[in-house]
Amino acid sequence: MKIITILPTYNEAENLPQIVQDLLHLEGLNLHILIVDDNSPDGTGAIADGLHAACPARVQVLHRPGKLGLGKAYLAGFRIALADGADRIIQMDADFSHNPRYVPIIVDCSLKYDVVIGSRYAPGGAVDDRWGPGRRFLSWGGNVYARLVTGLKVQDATAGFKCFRREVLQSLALDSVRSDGYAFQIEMNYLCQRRKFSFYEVPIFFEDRRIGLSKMTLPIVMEAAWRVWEVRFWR
Ligand SMILES: Nc1nc2c(ncn2[C@@H]2O[C@H](COP(=O)(O)OP(=O)(O)O)[C@@H](O)[C@H]2O)c(=O)[nH]1
Ligand SMILES: [Mg+2]
Repeated sequence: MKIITILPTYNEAENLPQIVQDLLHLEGLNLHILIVDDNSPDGTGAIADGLHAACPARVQVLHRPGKLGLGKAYLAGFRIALADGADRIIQMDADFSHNPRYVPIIVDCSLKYDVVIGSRYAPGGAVDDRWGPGRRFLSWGGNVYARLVTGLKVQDATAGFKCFRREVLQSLALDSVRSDGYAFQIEMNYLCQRRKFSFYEVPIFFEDRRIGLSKMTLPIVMEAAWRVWEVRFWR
């Protein structure tokens, strides 16, 4: 089984070497990694090239000319992973919020389920204690709102830690996906639920990013707030 993990990066120079190392050393999985870097000003792209040079058989890099958005980064990664013959496609953040230690169980669950989500809001999941009440409320409330508007059944509709079976991504019209940021996760879930793919949520502890700054901005949050309506009525 060929598993390709897509790591989108924008200014993750300090996190990338360690997360790649951790993923490559997961026992028994022989994971492949595809880094999608958007010409990060902090030099993440050159670091990614170095990781590729050290392990060309398992680490690939897609360089894009500038910050073109997280959703588009994933879509570009999905196309390459499918063309490379991946049986499973994993997506995760490169900042250690999605801990590599959950990857084996997620892959295991993907033997039975089409879409597996590393979930903060499934029973047993949690977000970092360091999150203040405002951030907790925005994340939890945004998730409840997205589920109400779109009718999604998954408990963590905005999660970015996921594993898709090849057949799932092959069957979706990826070119038609328009959302970025959090809305991208919602739109993908919606398309999968409509096609009756099976979901499973693995509870995770979502840690705050280890180093660096979040790239999620108010416009990305606002985009998600209106785009759920587009997903609901025009998809
Ligand atoms: N290639 C690419 N990666 C991005 C972009 N925006 C965010 N990322 C990456 O996507 C992941 C999640 O972003 P992050 O800023 O941590 O979002 P947060 O966890 O919601 O605060 C990280 O690995 C980022 O480096 C983008 O526009 N392009
Ligand atoms: Mg993050």
